[in-house]
Amino acid sequence: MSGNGKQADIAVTGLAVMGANLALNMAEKGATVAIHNRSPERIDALMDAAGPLAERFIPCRTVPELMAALTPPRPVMMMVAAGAVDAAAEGLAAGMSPGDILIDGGNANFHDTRRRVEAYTARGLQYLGVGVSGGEEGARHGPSIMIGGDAEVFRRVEPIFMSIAARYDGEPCAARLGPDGAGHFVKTIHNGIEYADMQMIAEVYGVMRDGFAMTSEEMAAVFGKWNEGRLKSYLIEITADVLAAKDPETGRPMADIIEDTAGQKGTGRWSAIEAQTLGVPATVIEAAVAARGLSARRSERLAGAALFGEPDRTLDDELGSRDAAVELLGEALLAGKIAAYAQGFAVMGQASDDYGWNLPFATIAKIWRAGCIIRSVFLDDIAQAYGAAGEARNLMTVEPFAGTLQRTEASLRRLVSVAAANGIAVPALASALAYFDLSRTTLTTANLIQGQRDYFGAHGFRRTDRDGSDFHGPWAMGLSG
Ligand code: NBP
Repeated sequence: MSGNGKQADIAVTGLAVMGANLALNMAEKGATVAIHNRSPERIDALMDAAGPLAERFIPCRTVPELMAALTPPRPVMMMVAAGAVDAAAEGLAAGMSPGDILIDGGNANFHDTRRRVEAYTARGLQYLGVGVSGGEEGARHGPSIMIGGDAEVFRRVEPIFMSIAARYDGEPCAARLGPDGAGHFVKTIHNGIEYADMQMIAEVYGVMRDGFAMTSEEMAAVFGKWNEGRLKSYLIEITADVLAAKDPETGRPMADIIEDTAGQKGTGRWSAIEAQTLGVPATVIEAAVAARGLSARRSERLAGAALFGEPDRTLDDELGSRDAAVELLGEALLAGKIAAYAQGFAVMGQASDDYGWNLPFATIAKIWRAGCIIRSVFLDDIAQAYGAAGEARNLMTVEPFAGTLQRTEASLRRLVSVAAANGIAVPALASALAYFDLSRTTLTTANLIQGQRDYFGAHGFRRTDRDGSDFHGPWAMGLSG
């Protein structure tokens, strides 16, 4: 029992940005929360910042104090850096009893989560892997929460997660999506889609900035207008805000002051790696990850510009009048977005099969409609499409996306071709177009790949004119092996 006799409903350990705000959110929704951090300064800082909510906190400086503040089975949510989960979990597990519940609310790699679920379950403890999206604001006022782990164990903490989650039309954006690593996997793919969304937005920004020499104010107005239509989303909204902002020191547009080197913490890369491992093409996500990597190699880019010269990149009327071009850019973005989301959901579909998760795709789309970084009206359409089509594996092929693609494909094609002809790199949008085209091609060029493979490795091929799978070309006579 804690010093003042109060018992907590849940504990949060790791009180940096995310943990502190989640703890405040839980307290605001009525939970009593035991709070703990490796360095005690953060506990004091949160108590000071909590105002009246401090009454609902039980500050704990040690793990034994934390355990004493909870009633078994004790749920402890870790909000620590990804590399610190094993250390934090071990520290907690040492003070736990059978049945107590470790919850990892950070951005863990789902393979690690699967390993931890197995290890801690074998020791009699319970383990939930929980993806939380929405950044600081979401953590404080309502994140999207993707939960993986045992259904019975989840039920014990369900009321708290449901109470703190964002709401869309009154429905909480939190759900248990499957066992062990399912929650962290879905969060990873969420972040991969987020990378793709951000990159494609940045690419159309590049066309406006470099192609049309539009000012930041003009571009902010375009994104603001798009945010009233089919592209309405948090990322479009904040893009308008970023472009409208002025640097307080110089008065210049803030976007012009920010260096063009993108950071990444790894979740986008993880989603590209998992797509590759699962054998699912996620080319838009991969292009977005690679574009961040290229941006970060600034000195190489500068050397390249010095050696080859920079492309001119200015556009005259190749995309029509300015208004017509802006309209075309919006349509191209929508088409690219459909391809990116189709890929992300296809990756989840394959993972669901391979890991036996039985992921609920409509629910995933629903809990992404609010609270998370990729929240948008578009996700409402995805939720409805999966609700209607159930097992649909490629979103491009179901309504309303199939119809939208048919209407917007020409804009994407024109944008990609004009951008390429003028040296404006649009790798994610170009990948989306190639994905779309390859996805509707009856005769690809893989016949030649199969011929090459058979030539150098005797791998065999299928023939178009008869059954069977192990045919070899005439070169096989002297060149197999
Ligand atoms: P950080 O990722 O910056 O982690 C800082 C926390 O980890 C501090 O509480 C720190 O304790 C603790 N910690 C470290 Br570092 N090493 C530890 C160890 N060996 N044992 C125990 N605790 C340790 O915090 P964050 O930005 O709040 O993110 C928390 C998690 O949420 C991460 O997994 C992150 O990827 C994820 N996430 C973040 C966001 C976001 O917008 N920031 C959004 C969604 C998810 P200390 O105070 O003693 O150093």
